[in-house]
This record gives sequence, C-alpha cells and structure tokens, in this order.
Amino acid sequence: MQLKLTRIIFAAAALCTAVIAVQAAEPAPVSPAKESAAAPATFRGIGKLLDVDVPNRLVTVDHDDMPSLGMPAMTMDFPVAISVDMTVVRAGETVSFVLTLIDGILTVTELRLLDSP
Ligand SMILES: [Cu+2]
Repeated sequence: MQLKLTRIIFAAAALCTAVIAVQAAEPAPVSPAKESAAAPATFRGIGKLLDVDVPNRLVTVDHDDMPSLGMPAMTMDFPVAISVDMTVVRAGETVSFVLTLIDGILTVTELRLLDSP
C-alpha cells in the first residue's frame, strides 16, 4: 500500500514537472519579438468600402459591429498600411479587413475582397 501511494505521488510529480517544462519551453521562440515590442493589438472586421483613396492611402468603410474593439457598426476612415495593395479593391465592394494599432492609430494591415457589387 505504501509503495503504491509512493508510485502515485511520483507519477503526479513527474506530470507536474512535464507541465512546467512545457510552459518553460513555450515562451522561448517568442522572446526575440517580445524584446522589441509587445505584439500589436489586431482587430478583424467586415465592411463595405465607400471610398478607396489610393494616393492618400485612406479607405472609408461602412463597417459591421466590431465587438473586439467595442465599436458598433459605423462609417469611418482608416489609414492603410504601405504593405497593403489597395488596387485590388474598389468602392462598393465588401471586404474583410484587419486593423492593427500602430502608434495609437487603427491602421488597415489586411484587406481582402469578400463580394463585388
Ligand atoms: Cu468604427
């Protein structure tokens, strides 16, 4: 009986150690990025493009409710990151987009056509 109990405790201890080892190992690949800056907050949304201003890198979006941002459906302008190809979308189209908080400004960092009018 004593031996059996010892085995159970040993098994439990081994399991705990394994869990700790996994937790300790996980952050390792993330640490280089973590040193430069915390991962920026991103928010996914869907909306209809009312205007695509390529020269000024601005889009006017009538976007759906964005619960992750605590933002109800509304029409608003967003700056578009230089990495996004704005020529693949046009006013009137429905898009899915990703907003990234860059220097405190919600910036479109992904823009994908969902439906053409
Ligand atoms: Cu909004």
